[in-house]
Amino acid sequence: MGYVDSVLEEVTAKNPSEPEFIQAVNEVLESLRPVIEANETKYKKEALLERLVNPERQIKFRVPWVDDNGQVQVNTGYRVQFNGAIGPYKGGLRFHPSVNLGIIKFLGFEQTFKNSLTGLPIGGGKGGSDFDPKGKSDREVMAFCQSFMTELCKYIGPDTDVPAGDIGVGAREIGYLFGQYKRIRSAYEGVLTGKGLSYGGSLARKEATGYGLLYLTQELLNLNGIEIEGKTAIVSGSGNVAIYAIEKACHLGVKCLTCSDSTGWIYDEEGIDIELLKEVKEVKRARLTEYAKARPSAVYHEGRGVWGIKADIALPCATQNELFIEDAKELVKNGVTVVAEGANMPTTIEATKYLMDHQVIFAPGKAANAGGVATSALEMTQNSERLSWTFEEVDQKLQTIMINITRTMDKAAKKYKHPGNYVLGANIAGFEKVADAMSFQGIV
Ligand code: NDP
Ligand code: 2IT
Repeated sequence: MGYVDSVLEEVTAKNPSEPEFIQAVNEVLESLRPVIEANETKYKKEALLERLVNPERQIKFRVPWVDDNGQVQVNTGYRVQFNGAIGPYKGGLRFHPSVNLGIIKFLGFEQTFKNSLTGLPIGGGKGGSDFDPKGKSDREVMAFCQSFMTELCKYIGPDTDVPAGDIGVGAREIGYLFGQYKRIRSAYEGVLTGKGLSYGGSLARKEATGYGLLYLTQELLNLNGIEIEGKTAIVSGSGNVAIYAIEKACHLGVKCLTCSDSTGWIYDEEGIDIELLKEVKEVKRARLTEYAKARPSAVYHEGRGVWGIKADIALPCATQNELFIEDAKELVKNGVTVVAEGANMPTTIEATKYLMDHQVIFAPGKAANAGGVATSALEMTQNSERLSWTFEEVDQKLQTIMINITRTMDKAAKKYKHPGNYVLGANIAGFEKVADAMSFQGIV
């Protein structure tokens, strides 16, 4: 049995209750075959793949907190420090009832390659909790965040591990987490990114993932000789990534027809009204039914359905495994040109293959949504320098990074004789730097 196959078999056998982690490892290792096969003896001797698929450290802890009725609640907290070969662990925190160790491991594994692709010195990590911020009062969210950080603060620091936001963790949660870290550690330092602008945050971090997704999509279309202006898009999600993807799409002359949340979706034939969407989601924290009530051109549907709407560009920006093979068939039938993943692993392996087999340009999340973590690294730099850059400076750097990522994955795909296969290109380019650093650092 070949080296890749034996490692895949071992990962599957050892992690039977972690389907998302197994899926992420499969997707990456399958596309690394050309580079692994070319260096099999060396990598096998160093057990490079075994080390790559085993987190350096995984921390799991109890998070007790008191709700507004005086009842004690107990959640589980996680931080997986996946790979620190090229820099301090870096990656978001997810607060969602679906969080378990397998979800955090899949995200930390993906993050390792994504962070490498940015070209910046950041290792891969991820954390979170099965806490659900939905429907909780601000005081309950604060109580939870303080308890979570009371434990987490033992393991993180500006030069060791720097968490940020992800699903369910935005400006409010980062504020409470930062306050508690500072209080316990007596240190005012850049230990979290996505901070508020009044206490060390970076301009353009909030916008970065969505904006970056559009910069990469635009560059990919350019590489394929297609102009982005005048195109239509379908978007899923209505959180941080979706909102700023829609905003940048509007700037670039792209009309976004849809958005969604966990209960339903909007079709707006006039194009999503970004100010209204921000008001509903960022200010009122309300459901999308509120958007439809305020907008005559919009129709609200229960359940899922955005991938059935005809458009040129599809941007899954909600969560993992939200675009299935039936959706891929629908997209191809409707003549979609490009699918670019704003979320982490939103497209199943089967759907990804179908899209690529049908000549759809496919940009994997670890490249397409890397603008968020890249700008987090820029926030770390500003914190270390004790300076703040302007919005334009950060946005310009973000654009350059996204264009570089696009070209890097395109070049790697061509080098390994799979031109246009950006899944392979992104995985190989991300892997090469991490593997090189791991080899140089010896058996650790
Ligand atoms: P938010 O919490 O801001 O928004 C998430 C959105 O997705 C909401 O509209 C939410 O609906 C929907 N959603 C979440 N879970 C589900 C689910 N299980 N089924 C259906 N809809 C769901 O998160 P972000 O926008 O920050 O993150 C979205 C995706 O982007 C995630 O995959 C994340 O890992 C990825 N990402 C985020 C980055 C960032 O900087 N924030 C960077 C790179 C990737 P509802 O509100 O109803 O739950
Ligand atoms: O998935 C991701 O890249 C993020 N949630 C952002 C991580 C970060 O450290 O900004």
